[in-house]
Amino acid sequence: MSTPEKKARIYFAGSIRGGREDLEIYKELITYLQTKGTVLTEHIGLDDLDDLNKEKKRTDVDIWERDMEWLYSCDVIVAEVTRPSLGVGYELGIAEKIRKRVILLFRDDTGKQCSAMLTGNAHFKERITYTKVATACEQLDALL
Ligand code: 6IA
Repeated sequence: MSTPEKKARIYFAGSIRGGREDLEIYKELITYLQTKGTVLTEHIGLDDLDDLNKEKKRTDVDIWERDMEWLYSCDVIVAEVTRPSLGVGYELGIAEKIRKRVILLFRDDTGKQCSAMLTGNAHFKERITYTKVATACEQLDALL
């Protein structure tokens, strides 16, 4: 009998307090990533009020402890970094220090440039630049 394949544990990182303007994009990316493994941080794409209220009841200490446990134990981090977020930057700094695999996603239709701390950093060599989410998913498919 063959052993069932272990599902990849994916940590999706995206802006929360840095701004929720890209929420719809996060939702689409998370829905796609769920076909590739278990997305630990699916709350990043939440807008259902009941679910959101449950998350909002957590203290910041709870959130940090849970997220750090997931960050250290995941197989891969997929970070959408178009909207700058202190929390995502912090997570990526840790990812580099613990040599965790990271795939960066950045939209190239915003007139903005991604931080040189990411684009100049050899640890973040897996980068996807996209305009349409479908294109990002095709490229993720080749990597995951
Ligand atoms: O600085 P930011 O809030 O933009 O940081 C966002 C990043 O930090 C995300 O990638 C998350 O992994 C993590 N993070 C920050 N705040 C939360 C949070 N708050 N819940 C989970 N992870 C968080 C509750 C939000 C909920 C009401 C939607």
